[in-house]
Amino acid sequence: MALLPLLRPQADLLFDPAFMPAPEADALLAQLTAEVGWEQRAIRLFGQEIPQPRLTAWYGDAAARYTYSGLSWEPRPWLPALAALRQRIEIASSARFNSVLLNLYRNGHDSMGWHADDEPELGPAPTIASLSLGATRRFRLRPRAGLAAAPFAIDLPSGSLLLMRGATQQHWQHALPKTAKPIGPRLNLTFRLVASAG
Ligand SMILES: O=C(O)CCC(=O)C(=O)O
Ligand SMILES: [Mn+2]
Repeated sequence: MALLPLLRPQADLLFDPAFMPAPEADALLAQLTAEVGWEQRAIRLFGQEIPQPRLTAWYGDAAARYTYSGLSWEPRPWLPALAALRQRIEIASSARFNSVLLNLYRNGHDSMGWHADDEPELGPAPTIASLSLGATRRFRLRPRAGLAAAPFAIDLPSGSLLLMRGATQQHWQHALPKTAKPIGPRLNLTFRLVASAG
């Protein structure tokens, strides 16, 4: 299909619900679930170490060091499958990326809380390309303080591609809530361009 705009105030969102054919998305989900070096990292909250409710991994160019939720990440070198995806998504999005954060939501209990991808390493108006594989999950967005707009949600099916660009991170937060539905795993990849430390 094609990337089409989702029109919301102070948001620059493009969405293709069928960027990748379903059989290919299924095969990639199986391959990456097996090949990626998954970790369950802990975040420090009120002086306590809390394991993140999902598995994660970070791949990228050696210079793409990143700090996220107070955790610092050394990128692993690109797997061939991830390098090929990066190239394909760069062409589709007319953007450049030097890294990818992978999140594996093992079932409906795994989730991601409200946040914006506004780390300084990403610059003021980052382009982030989000590819989803596996179970469809609901991706919620809500306005940050100062923006009068209604919250909304997008269902992200397997093989879908969502681009967040421009001022989106400045004005909106997003989250992937838990669901009580009995669902299988979902793997999300967010391609990012991280400024190198110099
Ligand atoms: O899993 C998703 O769709 C969202 C992931 C996300 O927001 C992130 O990695 O920063
Ligand atoms: Mn995010």
